[in-house]
Amino acid sequence: MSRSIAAMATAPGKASLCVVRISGDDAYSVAKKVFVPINKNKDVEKQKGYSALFGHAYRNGKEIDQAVALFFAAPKSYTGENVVEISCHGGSAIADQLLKACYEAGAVPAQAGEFTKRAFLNGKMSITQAEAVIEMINASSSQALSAAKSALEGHLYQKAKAVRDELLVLVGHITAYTDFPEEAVEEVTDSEIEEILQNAKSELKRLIDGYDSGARIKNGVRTAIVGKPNVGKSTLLNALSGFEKAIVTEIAGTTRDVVEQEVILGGVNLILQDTAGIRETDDIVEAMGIQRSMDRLKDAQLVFCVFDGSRETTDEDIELAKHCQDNNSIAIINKQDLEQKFDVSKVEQYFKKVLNITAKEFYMSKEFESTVKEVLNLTYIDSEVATVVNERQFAAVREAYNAVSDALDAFVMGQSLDIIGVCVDDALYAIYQLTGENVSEEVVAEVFSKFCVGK
Ligand SMILES: Nc1nc2c(ncn2[C@@H]2O[C@H](COP(=O)(O)OP(=O)(O)OP(=O)(O)O)[C@@H](O)[C@H]2O)c(=O)[nH]1
Ligand SMILES: [Mg+2]
Repeated sequence: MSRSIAAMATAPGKASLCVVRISGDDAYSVAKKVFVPINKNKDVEKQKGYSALFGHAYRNGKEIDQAVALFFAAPKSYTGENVVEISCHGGSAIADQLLKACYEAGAVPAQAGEFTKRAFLNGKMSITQAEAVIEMINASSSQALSAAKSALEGHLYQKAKAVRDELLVLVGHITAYTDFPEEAVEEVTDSEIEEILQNAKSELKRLIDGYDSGARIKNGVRTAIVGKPNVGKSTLLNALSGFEKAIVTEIAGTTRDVVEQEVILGGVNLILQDTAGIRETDDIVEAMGIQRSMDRLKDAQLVFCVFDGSRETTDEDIELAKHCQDNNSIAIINKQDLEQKFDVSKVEQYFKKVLNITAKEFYMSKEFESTVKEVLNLTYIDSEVATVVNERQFAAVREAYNAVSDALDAFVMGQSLDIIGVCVDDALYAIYQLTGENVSEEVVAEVFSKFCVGK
């Protein structure tokens, strides 16, 4: 029998509601000790699943608050066990009383992630789906949320299973052929082997590429705004932030230190870094600022290189453009409201994209948004696509990919079927790790330890 666990399912602090969740074989009898329905004819312990009762919550015979209890009968609940959720009015004191009442009624405090862990152990979800739950809770931008949602809906699990099934067919053929050569086992053709391996390799590669974008989405994209003095970098930062974060003046060399601001652009989290204008200078403080600009430029995952469209192109502009060429860089030709003298053709070859803007009267356009996503290669992230959401999954996918690549190399070099079979076995082992079908207890403990209590 599984001992019932209880925890707050809502965040602590002031809120309109607080919800305590109880899960386990005796969840209903725990609930009966803390909750009394208004309708005296109702018996808490006999409630059907998917039903609700209105009443009051009690601790030590003293009323805590009005309450609503929701009942989910096993196995049709989040954890697969009997679950009762009791909601009262929000506020730390009520929440605290309600939870203590549940403990006194026989429930034990839930460990971090224990509800979801029970769901996993009861076969309600795969480990990749469980991991998606935590990613959803932590998602700070809509793109991160879509990636997590995709995993929760099981797209990654389905994709991994499809690759696994193909490889299993291959292993089956190889085993039959090599173990029973004298039997009339149908020979697997070279082109079949190659096709299965190629297919598996490209599916796994897609998952690997998707993770790079996913990691960017999750952690925010370090975005350096660089350019010569007075071109309008700080004006652009302010426009994107929606408030006057950085000082703007007509004096060249206004910004000295790096000014940082996080913004969400088209669902993507950008960590903007406005930097000192880059030029030759004798001023020690300004020179240090410029050094920092160059450091941020090198370290950035995205670069907005701003030029003043009302000025002629100079050698310095071309020099700066060359510094941007190894990066995900967008040339931003600012001050379009003035007469244009800047020659874009001299710098555009160093950039992925060019955008014309008037930072002073900036408004976010679809073009600006989609250009950024395109340069970051984020356009295809949506909740229908299988996405790897964490390091553990990524390591397993990479291992499977390497093993399939080895199998393919062995095949191309004309190695025996035995050798190819060994590589495919390694790939299968890695895929089982990914889907959680042979994960060790330590891995399970590690995955769920990252959760908050109550989930
Ligand atoms: N006409 C016009 N002026 C602009 C535009 N954007 C910025 N400016 C002006 O250009 C001047 C410099 O703007 P800043 O944003 O301080 O430029 P910066 O690149 O941060 O300059 P430093 O910090 O000195 O490197 C200010 O007087 C702005 O008002 C624009 O789109 N059109
Ligand atoms: Mg500035």
